[in-house]
Amino acid sequence: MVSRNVDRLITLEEHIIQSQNRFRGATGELSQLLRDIGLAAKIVSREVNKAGITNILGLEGSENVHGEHVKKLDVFANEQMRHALSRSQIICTMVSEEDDEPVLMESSSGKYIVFVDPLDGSSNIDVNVSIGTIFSIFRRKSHRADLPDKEDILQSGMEQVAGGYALYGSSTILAYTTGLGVSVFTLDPSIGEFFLSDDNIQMPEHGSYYSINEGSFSTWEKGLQEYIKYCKRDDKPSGKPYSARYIGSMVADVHRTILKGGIFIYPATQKHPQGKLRLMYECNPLAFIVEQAGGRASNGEKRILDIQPEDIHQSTPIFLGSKQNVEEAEQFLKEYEAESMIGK
Ligand code: AHM
Ligand code: MG
Repeated sequence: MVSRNVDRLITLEEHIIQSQNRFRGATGELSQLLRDIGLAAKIVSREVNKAGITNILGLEGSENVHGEHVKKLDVFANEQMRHALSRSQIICTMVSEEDDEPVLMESSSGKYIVFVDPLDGSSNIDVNVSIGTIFSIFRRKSHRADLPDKEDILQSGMEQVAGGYALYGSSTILAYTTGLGVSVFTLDPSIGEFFLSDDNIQMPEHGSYYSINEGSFSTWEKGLQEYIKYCKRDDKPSGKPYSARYIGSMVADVHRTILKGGIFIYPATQKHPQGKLRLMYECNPLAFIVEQAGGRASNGEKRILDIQPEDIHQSTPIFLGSKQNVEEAEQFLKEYEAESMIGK
């Protein structure tokens, strides 16, 4: 395990307790919630690792040779998240990519609201490529004796108390922030424990990777087309074009961008003027992490965390990564703004 800024083995549990001690008046509820999410991530990770063999033993939706019903992995992950989040009676509402409406939990007086994309990158499940879980936590505003209302649910990303992700890749990673830097943990599957592998991670100010689904080039606004042409040019101080990397799982693409630097983009297209990625459970938590790691995340002109949501499932274009790369892209969009046909 590669460890940076970490000089001894620290478990997720220990780290959460140490961090809690830095918040005066903390009740321990958020800590418990993070532990519950860690547990769900371990269960999903175990199931993701078994996915190939499950398919051999029975197709999704059918019964396997043991007579067990084989569930779709994203449905399974959603159920695990809901189960984990209801354990400690701390959250009043869960909003998931898998559910049309917010789910009111049994503990309707709970202090927190959690947004989750239980298994992001679902098109990569069948091909053995990294996928992830993304989560975002808000404190409710209404009185706890009342039922949570619209204002509790539709808060801007700025008000997140915690955000993070699990990445099921060559190893399973859990990264989270509560606004005091980003901590990254790696799962040791032999003992089922997450160990701190990177603390207070900082991403490069500038990187030489760009990550975007270039197949949609002809449907982008002019400024973005010009920016991607610029990424491919060799008349930069380095004398080299940027390298392209695109996995098609946001968590994996963003995790690589945090470690190596560069930019991840999911833009507006003619068909989807608001992009594809969801503000509340994909963009907000990853923008929070990236900002805490010293990076930048915007919709091309406005900070992601400042967007006031109107709908739990709304999407937004996103430009996220090293500060200088995102600023570069924003400058191109601005320069060609008048020629943009999208949304007009
Ligand atoms: P999903 O929530 O259905 O898995 O879709 C989200 C995923 C992201 O992880 C990824 O960045 C994007 O879809 C890829 O989309 P595309 O195939 O259009 O490039
Ligand atoms: Mg998703």
